[in-house]
Amino acid sequence: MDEQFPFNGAQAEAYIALGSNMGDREQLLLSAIALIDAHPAIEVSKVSGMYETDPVGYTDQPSFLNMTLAVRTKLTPLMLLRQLLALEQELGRVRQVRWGPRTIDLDLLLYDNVRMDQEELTLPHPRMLERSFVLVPLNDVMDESHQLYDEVSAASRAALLDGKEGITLWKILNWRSASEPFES
Ligand code: GSY
Repeated sequence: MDEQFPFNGAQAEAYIALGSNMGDREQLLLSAIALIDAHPAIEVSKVSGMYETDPVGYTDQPSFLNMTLAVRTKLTPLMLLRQLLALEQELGRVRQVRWGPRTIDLDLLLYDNVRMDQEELTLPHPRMLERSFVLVPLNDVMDESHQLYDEVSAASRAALLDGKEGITLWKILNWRSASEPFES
């Protein structure tokens, strides 16, 4: 889709999931936010709570810290995805086992209301509605005008009531301006 993307210079709103369960998890997430916001074509507009979550899938691994960012960008979806992959490398991403522990994960969840299915990128993220560790932080930052808002909001509330993924609010960050997250 990217090459035909009707790019008119306007900014899109995208949502990015962050996760870490190796090394200094909190510092890795803070560094990721700062790097994303320092990118000349990406601006972090909202930062979710930082949640500690039980591992899903391969469960014999440490708990994760997960959060979600709302960003504004002029990059196309594929360009944004490639920047996130490059930032993972810059942050020294380590992951030895496919579903196992990793220093940092940056996943593109949504890009406006774009739907696309390509080898490199599927939007909305294909597993986001099944993952409480994505839904709960996403609900913190998602704009009410988004087509999926009602679905995300209901699924997030159900996930918290259900409690099966052990999601605990770890920290609330105040987002002031570029590269300046601070703990409250
Ligand atoms: O991209 C998903 C990495 N991941 C996670 C995660 O981020 N959080 C939790 N709680 N479990 C996970 N299992 C995998 S794989």
